[in-house]
Amino acid sequence: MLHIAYIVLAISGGRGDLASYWSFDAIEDDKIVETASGLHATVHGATLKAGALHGGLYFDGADDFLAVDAMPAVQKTIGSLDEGTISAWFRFDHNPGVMDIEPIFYLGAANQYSSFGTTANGYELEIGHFSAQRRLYWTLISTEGENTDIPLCWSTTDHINTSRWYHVVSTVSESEGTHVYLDNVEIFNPSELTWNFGDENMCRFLNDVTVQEVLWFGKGLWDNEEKFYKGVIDEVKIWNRAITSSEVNDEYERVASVGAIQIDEDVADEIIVSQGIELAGTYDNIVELSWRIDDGNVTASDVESLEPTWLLSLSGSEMLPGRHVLNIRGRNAALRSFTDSRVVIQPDLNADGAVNIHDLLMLIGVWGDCSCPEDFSGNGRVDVADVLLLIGAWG
Ligand SMILES: [Ca+2]
Ligand SMILES: [Ca+2]
Ligand SMILES: [Ca+2]
Repeated sequence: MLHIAYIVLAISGGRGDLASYWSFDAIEDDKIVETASGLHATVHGATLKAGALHGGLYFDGADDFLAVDAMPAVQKTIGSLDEGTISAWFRFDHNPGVMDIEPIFYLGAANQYSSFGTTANGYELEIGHFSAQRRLYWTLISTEGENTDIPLCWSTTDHINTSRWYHVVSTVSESEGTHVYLDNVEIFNPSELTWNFGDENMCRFLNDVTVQEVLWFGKGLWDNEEKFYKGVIDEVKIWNRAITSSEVNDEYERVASVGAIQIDEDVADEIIVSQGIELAGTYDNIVELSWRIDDGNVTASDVESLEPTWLLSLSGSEMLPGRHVLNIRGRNAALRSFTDSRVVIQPDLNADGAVNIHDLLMLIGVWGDCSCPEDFSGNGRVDVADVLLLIGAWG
């Protein structure tokens, strides 16, 4: 008995569990490389952008998609799995309306529709459904003759949102049924997860797709036509078994824990503002760059590029008079923050765009102990050092 348990543990803990992995980190000769089973895919129009972990694939919502080339290999590997796990990171940029979907992953018939206008045969991970709008769906559809059957279909109960990243995992096994995780939290209450067909005790996976003609990312069949995804898809993995909640956490952290940001080392610790300032630096795995002065408002912009360097131009009028901390923050797809900062000193005390006698008179007016903008050096006093700093910025 002990012997058998050991063997089971050895098999289930082995690296062979991973049936496929598309990192979407690079496009090579119009291909996305799949590293576990060689299920390489051809890129049709999609482009590389900042993803959840380094590169991700951006689809334009018009006609971009990704198609796995060797369907016999798909059928022999992931297509034959009765149990398994699918994991994906995605950010969708278009809100599907009625009878519209944003298809993330589709295994099924290439061109075969049911009487409802859905695919006649397929497994589809998508946002949207009939009038579902922004709910996330994982649906198995199967048709024999005139009879279309939906053995399994769950969706998020709540709408999810455009323009932010999500991580979804679904694990399926005979013994444990179906489990769904959204952003590393298992969802199972009806307030979170809706079973439209089937229930959580079901075990249906890719081998239940009876017609396996295509494996697409960013494209699916709906409303009697091909539908296309708008947004970024990244880090799609399929395991040949239901992974544990601790492994779901590992997969989430594999992406969520990665990120870095730095202001270039040659930028002085204290920056004297003249007109404005330009800051340069490097970052890694950042999808949003923002700045703020002290605890003030955050100004953020999305990062789409995979360039390792960034540049930020701030006008002098955005810098409050006096001495402040300029905080630079990068966030990754999991909204983890990475920060760096510099002290900035704005000598234009009356904010009229010039440093001159008017600013000097303001400074002299508060001579002595003072916690005020005129204390440029930050030593709690307005004194000669502050005058010299102001004169150095004259003009
Ligand atoms: Ca990636
Ligand atoms: Ca001034
Ligand atoms: Ca001072």
